[in-house]
Amino acid sequence: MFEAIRDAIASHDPVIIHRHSSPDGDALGSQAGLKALILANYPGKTVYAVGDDPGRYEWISGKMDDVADGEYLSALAVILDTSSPALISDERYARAKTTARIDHHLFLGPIAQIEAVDSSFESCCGLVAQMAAECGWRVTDEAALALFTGMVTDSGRFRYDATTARTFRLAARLMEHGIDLNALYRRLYASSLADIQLRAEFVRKIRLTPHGVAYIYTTREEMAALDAGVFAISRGMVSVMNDIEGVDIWVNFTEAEGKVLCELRSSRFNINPIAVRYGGGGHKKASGATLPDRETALRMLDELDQMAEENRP
Ligand SMILES: [Mn+2]
Repeated sequence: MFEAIRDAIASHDPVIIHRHSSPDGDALGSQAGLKALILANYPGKTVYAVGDDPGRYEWISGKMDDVADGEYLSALAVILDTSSPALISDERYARAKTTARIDHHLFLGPIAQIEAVDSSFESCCGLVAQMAAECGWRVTDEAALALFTGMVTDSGRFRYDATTARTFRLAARLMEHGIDLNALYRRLYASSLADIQLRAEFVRKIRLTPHGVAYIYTTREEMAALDAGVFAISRGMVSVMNDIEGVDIWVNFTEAEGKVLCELRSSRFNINPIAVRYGGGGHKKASGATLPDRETALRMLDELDQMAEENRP
């Protein structure tokens, strides 16, 4: 699956690696991992990692590189972990001599000249690890830690559906580089007392629809009173509804200026078509969408409630 991208990496200089905006562990892990792999296996090649600020995950990737516009003339731009052009951080990827993409989201259509998309992988990091194996690349300790980190975060600590024997085989090869699991998991999952207390507030906000869809709706007024970014609430708080007995679908609505961010999750059903119908995307059991207003959000909640009703055990 990776021959065309491998050949493009070999024949282009520089290689500029993009990923989605507001990056998570998988976006930054795959970006930092692929950069380290190319530097180790193609000595002398210039490799850049670009995009918006890594935020609390900066320890995975370090700071992003500054790249002058002119660099794109001869460049290969590799886009990671992204299914929609609107989500690619730094739109200059389109100016590159050649574009390529490695992604594990459900395929919505091509966005690069060379595509390696496989939604059976739990993470983009898993795909990059597979690519390294297929290409016979030397894996450095730095690349191994970055890739392992994204595999952990996107698989929900090796729990979600897409976690397979292949996931563990690839993770095992990375583990041989001396990854300190306890240190890594503390770094990823230990929270400040303030954050834990904030989660407790969101636990209290959980409501249920008539057929048992759990949801949280946070208004702009409530957001203004919190000392937290909109993504920290939207993506960060959807997980307080994980693992509620009898709840198979849950959704977090967060108002921002002129829009409502929406994160949908399910333990059993494919909620992706509903997210796509509202202009979003993602995975079968974890998707997101940006809605125009509260009315639309409540309409989506109704559809999710119908889905729960139709699938009542
Ligand atoms: Mn991912």
